[in-house]
Amino acid sequence: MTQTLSGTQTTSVADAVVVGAGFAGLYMLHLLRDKLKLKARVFESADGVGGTWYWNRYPGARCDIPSHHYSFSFSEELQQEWTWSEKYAAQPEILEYLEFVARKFDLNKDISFGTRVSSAHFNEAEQRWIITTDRGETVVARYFIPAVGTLSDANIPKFKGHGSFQGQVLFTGKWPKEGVNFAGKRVGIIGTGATAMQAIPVIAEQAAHLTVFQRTPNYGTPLRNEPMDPAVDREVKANYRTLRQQAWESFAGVPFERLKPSALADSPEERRKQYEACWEDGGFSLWIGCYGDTLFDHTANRYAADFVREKIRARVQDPAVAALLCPPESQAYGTKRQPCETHYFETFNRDNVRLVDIRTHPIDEILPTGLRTTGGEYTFDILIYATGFDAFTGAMFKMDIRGAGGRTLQDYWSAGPRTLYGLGAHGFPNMFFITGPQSPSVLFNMPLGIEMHCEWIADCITHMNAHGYTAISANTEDEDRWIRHTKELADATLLPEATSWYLGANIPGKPRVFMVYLGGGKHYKEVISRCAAEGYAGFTLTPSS
Ligand code: NA7
Repeated sequence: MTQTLSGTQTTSVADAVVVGAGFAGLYMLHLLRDKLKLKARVFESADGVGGTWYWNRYPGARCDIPSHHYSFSFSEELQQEWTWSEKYAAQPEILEYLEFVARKFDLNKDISFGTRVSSAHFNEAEQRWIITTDRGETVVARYFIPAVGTLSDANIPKFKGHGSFQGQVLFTGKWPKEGVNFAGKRVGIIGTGATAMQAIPVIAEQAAHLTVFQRTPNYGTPLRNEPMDPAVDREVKANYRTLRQQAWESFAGVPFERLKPSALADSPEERRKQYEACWEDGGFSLWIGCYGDTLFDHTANRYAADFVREKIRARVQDPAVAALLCPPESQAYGTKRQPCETHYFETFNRDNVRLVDIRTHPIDEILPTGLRTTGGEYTFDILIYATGFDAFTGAMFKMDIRGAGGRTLQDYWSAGPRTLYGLGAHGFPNMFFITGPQSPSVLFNMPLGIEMHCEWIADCITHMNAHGYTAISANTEDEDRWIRHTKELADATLLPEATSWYLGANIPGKPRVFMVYLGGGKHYKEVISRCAAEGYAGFTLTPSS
């Protein structure tokens, strides 16, 4: 029931509050409301569902694991009803899919759109969360589930002169709904990560001129998107169960048939054949579907890196530009997130595209007309920031989250995220993360990882209700154990060597902690299932008084 306290202030009661209506928030709502029969409220700042896929409308945005994998598995009916039009679906189609899911499961009626959660404070006496929104609503709920996404808080560098540009300023992660007309326009884009590599070829085709400001070259590899073959779609639909099983058997939730254990075990000829085959397969095949030691062994990694550099040089006509686009030997292959591209490198053969190296000549100042680097001045009509996200923690910290004793999440995580299994944090009872830090999250099939977490959370709440527990909170020593284990796994790979957002290294001042669990989704699922089977071992459950 909603009561008016004073003026526009309203207070209501719910069993659970979920923040965000992307893949995670939608499925969490479905489980809480339709399976557990609880009263759940979802708050979403956008005016529609979609989360990441609502905001990232930039040209060229698409998933880079195959569409059939990049979808919910929980409903066979849904799997059969929905048909993807491309091997790797583009943003508009993924958004349509999520809108379809919301309609099919009648989810919108429990989502408050255009509403941002401002704070969530845990009341110890009541063992409940007090959640407030920017629309003046307060909800008192037993459970608080921020499903805010790992890559949703924009990283916009504060260059000197920030805000002074007089043309149109765009951020790829908050792209205008009405689209952007690039015709006849001079465009500048800062960043050459996975996002920029998708956007640059498309924008270059539309704009009069495009200047690309590159700080770090990346080992992009071809996506090789194609229209969905109806025969493939039929085959998958007849065997979805097998497809999902194969996904769960694989490290990253996407199976790769060619995967061989070691690049070192093959002769140079065999290696070349294997690399070429993976290159032709496209997507993440070369990265995680080629050799098991690519991300573990420097020599194996160098073989792959040399192969990609060779491909870049072959695709870019001007050797000087090619040299700038080739990551240096000091930068291991695939330790930053693998960008999948379509004609990215060929784009630099166009007359209307210019590459500017801002590693050697950093951006000095944003100007009303463009920007100045230490090497020159550049003028344009549109400035695009493709500068990434404050991953994992950024969106969480935007809310004023306070757990037991009024401790803020920022304070608890001041030296880096502390969680047990990426699902809960000590002193923040009944708050659950979905694909949180220290879970497989971004290095696993996102929809499957989200389903795994939502189902674990739903089972946990069912267990608590069945046994009369009012609170659950992770134990500090179990968090320590999990953090140590996560770090050990990461340290066995080459990934911590990179200045990547996996480590928080893209955000000045952010603690450098590797935030992804690298033990593989299957093993991780076994760990959290065992935790549940053992009565939520590692967490403390408080009985109702
Ligand atoms: P990324 O991968 O973080 O890329 C951001 C890009 O912006 C990258 O090239 C950065 O260079 C560049 N950048 C960031 N800050 C600056 C400053 N201050 N100066 C110059 N250049 C800068 O984000 P994406 O959006 O591309 O990808 C994020 C994920 O979204 C992606 O992996 C998918 O999972 C979906 P740097 O490399 O830091 O030198």
